[in-house]
Amino acid sequence: MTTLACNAVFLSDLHLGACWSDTNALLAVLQQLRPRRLYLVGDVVDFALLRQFPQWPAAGTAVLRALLELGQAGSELIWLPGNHDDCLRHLGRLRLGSLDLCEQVVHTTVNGRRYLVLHGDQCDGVVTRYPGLAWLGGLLHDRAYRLLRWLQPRLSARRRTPSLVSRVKSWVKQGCLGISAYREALLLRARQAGADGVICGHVHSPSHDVFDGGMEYLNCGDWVENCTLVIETMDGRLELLRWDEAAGLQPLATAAPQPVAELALAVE
Ligand SMILES: [Mn+2]
Repeated sequence: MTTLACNAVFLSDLHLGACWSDTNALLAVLQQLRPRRLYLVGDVVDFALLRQFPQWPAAGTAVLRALLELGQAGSELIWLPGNHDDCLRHLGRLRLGSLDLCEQVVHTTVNGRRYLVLHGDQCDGVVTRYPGLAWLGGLLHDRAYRLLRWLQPRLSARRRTPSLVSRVKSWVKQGCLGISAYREALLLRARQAGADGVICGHVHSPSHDVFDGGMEYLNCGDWVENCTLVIETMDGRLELLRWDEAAGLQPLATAAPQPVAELALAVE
């Protein structure tokens, strides 16, 4: 088995504990990675769901074990909680062996570029201003998802069921929040932190955007639908990759950084 040499790996939205977390893909990809640093960019364990459905699948333990084994093999693990594992935020900054727990962190690449790393719900207006609405949305999503998972094998032979629900969720998120507003809020936060870009998750929408002026927005995607991750190569480049069962780790086709209009970021 070949391992991918890289300085850092960024994984978000694993949603361990949920039946729709793609643990097989996660286990396969973790076997190929030996990064110096592994960032877990939030919603790693879906505690929010486990509070309603306290059934922990064995595959979730296997993924946690694989992560801890990477830590024992020398990788530094940094867990940045999201809104589905926000109970960990109550612990504050904590170091447990090779695992570091913190709200956000600045990652510096080997070529000196600085990236603010955080889950991103901190900049989601729905989650911060209307937590009840976000909770209700999550609950409806979970119920609809379970219904579709039950219905799908009865309706067709398609392997993956969540696309419709995910699309609806994505439309709702885009409607309520707007991905571009979310991206701008995070880039503003990054600029305020003196960083050259942001690496986040939360909206389950993998992306690598480069703005005039060099600011970068990278969204790690998720391990429910997209099976995507961000890596820092040995020469300090950030790349968005997708795991494919047949082809392994591949650059994400849409990942070519697209220069877009100058971002009007007013730092207050
Ligand atoms: Mn989230």
